[in-house]
Amino acid sequence: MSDAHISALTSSAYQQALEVIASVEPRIAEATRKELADQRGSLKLIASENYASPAVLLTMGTWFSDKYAEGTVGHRFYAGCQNVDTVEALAAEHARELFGAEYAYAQPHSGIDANLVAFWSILAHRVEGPWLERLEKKNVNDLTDEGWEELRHELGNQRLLGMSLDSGGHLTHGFRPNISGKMFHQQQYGTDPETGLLDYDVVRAKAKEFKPLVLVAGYSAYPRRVNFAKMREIADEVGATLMVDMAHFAGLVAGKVFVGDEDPVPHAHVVTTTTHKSLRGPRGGMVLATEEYAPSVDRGCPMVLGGPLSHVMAAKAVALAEARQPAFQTYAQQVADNAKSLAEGFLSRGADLVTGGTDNHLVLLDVSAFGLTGRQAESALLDAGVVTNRNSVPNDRNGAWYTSGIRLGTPALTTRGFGHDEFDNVAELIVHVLQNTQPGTTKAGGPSKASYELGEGVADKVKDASAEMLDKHPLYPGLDLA
Ligand code: DSN
Repeated sequence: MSDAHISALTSSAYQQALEVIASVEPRIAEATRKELADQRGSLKLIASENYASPAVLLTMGTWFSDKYAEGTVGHRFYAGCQNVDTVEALAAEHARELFGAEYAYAQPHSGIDANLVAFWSILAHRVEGPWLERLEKKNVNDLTDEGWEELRHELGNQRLLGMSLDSGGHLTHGFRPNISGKMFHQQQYGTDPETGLLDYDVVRAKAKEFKPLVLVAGYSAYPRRVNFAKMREIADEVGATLMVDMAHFAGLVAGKVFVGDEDPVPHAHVVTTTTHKSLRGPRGGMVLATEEYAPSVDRGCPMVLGGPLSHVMAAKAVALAEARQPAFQTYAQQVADNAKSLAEGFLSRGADLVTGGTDNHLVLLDVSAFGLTGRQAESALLDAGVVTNRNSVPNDRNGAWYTSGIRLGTPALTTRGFGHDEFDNVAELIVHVLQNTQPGTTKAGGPSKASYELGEGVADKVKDASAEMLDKHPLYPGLDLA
């Protein structure tokens, strides 16, 4: 089907859908229209966001939403799940084929849920085998109350080593205020204070000293690639399970930009991901694993998860089918190329980047040299129609709320069709905003970390320059909701 025909069908589908919605709650129909206008009219640089295809979006709006399907394919706690079985089996098949994984689990509702399933499966896998044999049980579901008491004691003493939040790790990688930092004894590895880069010798030394059950690799704000073969070597040296959270860069793995040692799937025991970031699918999560972890991952629902969102699993299947097309590899390579263009655009204008650049889909800009906090920079940029998020930089002196950085990602604007010149221009516009933003003062007259003043006319000038680029690369072209 031609792109023009798809656009016409999509436009008519959404016009009619919004009329139906408006007949019940017009304010929701209005907010939906406005959200499209806002997304169309701004430079979306949030590294974890993207634009899913109309096929993916439309798949989510069906009666699969109405079906309960706790359990696994062919083994449900509810009757009438034959079509959900088709959907879930297809999502898993596409995921296995796309990533070369032995096993795929498409039920997690989000990346955090996927990580909880992974933690559960690693813990369960560890106690199955000799530990359960001693209790003469086949699996943890057969345990008596006394067995569970012993299991709780055993599991409560396990250790997890993950990347620290201010080095780019995620809060579910053992950050203390998160459940992962409460249920495990946790330690964190950081990055080199000089270069900002991961130092595998430091990770190895920490792992040898701490002897974790789970070694977590992966990141949300680290602008570099990771050598997962090395991480697996470290895990093996200390008898740990290697879990990789590829939520951010799954699109680069799917698109064969990260191959060999940079592809986590052949090296990790368990890989978790979201499906909506660089992978460009519906909002959700997924777990990939080796066969030996499959039985415990399969118990994710109801052990850790509520009933699967069948409509979202259907959309995952559609998105994964898209990611198996050659065009997805072109997109993924462009995401990485564009991140380099953006980084070079900043460096050539004297801006300061954590690690001095990027080789993935994101750039971490340290805004301290502009005299701003991340919070001030984020707000000033938003005033100018540039949507980013503030982010900690290593050893951030402004803490996790105000921060000293801005995280910028290229997947969404790459999907829109932006290339090298546009990303260079984006760097120019961002530097222009930050150079023309002054930190404000508190009511008491002291320096504020939140308030700021944006120079007169700056926002309009940047919005006009952005509009020129955005108009050249329309979002959902042909979709007319006026
Ligand atoms: N919210 C996601 C991100 O922005 O990286 C991760 O939780």
